[in-house]
Amino acid sequence: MPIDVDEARIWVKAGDGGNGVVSFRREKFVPRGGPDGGDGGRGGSVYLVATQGVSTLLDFTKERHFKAPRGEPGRGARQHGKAGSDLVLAVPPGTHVTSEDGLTADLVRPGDSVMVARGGRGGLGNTHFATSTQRAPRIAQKGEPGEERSLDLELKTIAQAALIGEPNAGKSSLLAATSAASPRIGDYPFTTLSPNLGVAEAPSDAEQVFVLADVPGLIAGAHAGAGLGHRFLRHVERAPVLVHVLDASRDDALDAYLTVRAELEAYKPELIDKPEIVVANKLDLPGAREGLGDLRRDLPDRVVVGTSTVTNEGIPQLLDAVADALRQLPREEERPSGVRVYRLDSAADDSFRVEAVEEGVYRVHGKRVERLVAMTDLASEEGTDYLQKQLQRLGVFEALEHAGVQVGDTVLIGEWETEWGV
Ligand SMILES: Nc1nc2c(ncn2[C@@H]2O[C@H](COP(=O)(O)OP(=O)(O)OP(=O)(O)O)[C@@H](O)[C@H]2O)c(=O)[nH]1
Ligand SMILES: [Mg+2]
Repeated sequence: MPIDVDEARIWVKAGDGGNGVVSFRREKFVPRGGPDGGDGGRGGSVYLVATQGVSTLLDFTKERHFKAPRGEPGRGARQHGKAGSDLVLAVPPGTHVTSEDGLTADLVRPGDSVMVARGGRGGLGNTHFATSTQRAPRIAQKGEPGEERSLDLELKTIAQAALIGEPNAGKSSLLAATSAASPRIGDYPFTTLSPNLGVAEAPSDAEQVFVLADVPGLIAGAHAGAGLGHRFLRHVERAPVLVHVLDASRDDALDAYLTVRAELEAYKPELIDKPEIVVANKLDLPGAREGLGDLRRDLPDRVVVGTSTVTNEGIPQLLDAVADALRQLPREEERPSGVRVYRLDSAADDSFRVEAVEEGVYRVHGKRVERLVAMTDLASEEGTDYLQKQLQRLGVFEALEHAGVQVGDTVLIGEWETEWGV
């Protein structure tokens, strides 16, 4: 089960709100009834939901664009349009989501979810625009555009145990010996270039099944980007148990152990507090049994298991040791959830700025003002009048004058282009 696809960039767009409508009541003997145009429905929002059984981001490399449907327009007799349905995208548990405009979410457990694009509000029907002086308003709002953004998804491995160690220690060989996975194995450092997952079973309890991750070898300086770098240390972060693999036939096995521990600590000090099982591998090679004895003596507070992937000696014992360590973990429900969801800051919504694009042309930028324009029926005179009042109220005209706009100049806001009058 290679997990090559652990990153994806997708684009999501929520549905636009439905348009509000202009409509008047028709009654017998009443030549001109009051306004009764209904509001548009809200557009569908886009959600990501961590879903059991989804294990990679592969699907997001085939299809990258996702759009929720828009809301339906309102109708006469004050009937509101139907809301667009929400679009729910299933992602693997362990997905980390970020966007350039500041959205961050960790979807750790099945069921964790986050709204990544909010559906636009429905436009108001003309019912809302009736006043004591304007009893027959011919104005209605268009639906608010739905949010859109591109998202970076990253899958952080959620194996129960991660095989760590220096290059060539035999991590991939152990994954192959303990599960049905067939990772690449080679007599040279950095054979493994991206993490592999395998499902293993405890020999003494077939009910206990767990996922093992094999990550690329760690060398001195890995936390600062040396070798294959910190990219893979992130995968180690999520595994609750570490299996530290050493080549016991080498005299410097203890040094290798300490180097890798120092890298973990430099990357994140909490990592070295995780439960750890030490594996003295390559027991079939000369000198390895002495090496195993030395490690047991030097690391008295660790469970040290001797193994050989050539003879399979010690493999069942290793799996039982991992199963034991997993059983001793606090129960899932008791662990802190780890879900963090930061909503985007909407405080800056009302702010805008005026840009002098070229001689005689000004553009106003701002979320709120652009939304106002997008929600206005620019073909209707009453609509543009209403828009101008709103812009005046927000101080947009004052700012334009301040920027030096002259009669006859062009003012651009969103898709609206108008000539500055007196
Ligand atoms: N004699 C012997 N050789 C082994 C044993 N386990 C692994 N090897 C050999 O050691 C070499 C490295 O094995 P890998 O499993 O690729 O090592 P790794 O830790 O995954 O290495 P990287 O992916 O490069 O970090 C290969 O040539 C394996 O055949 C063992 O128990 N005994
Ligand atoms: Mg490997």
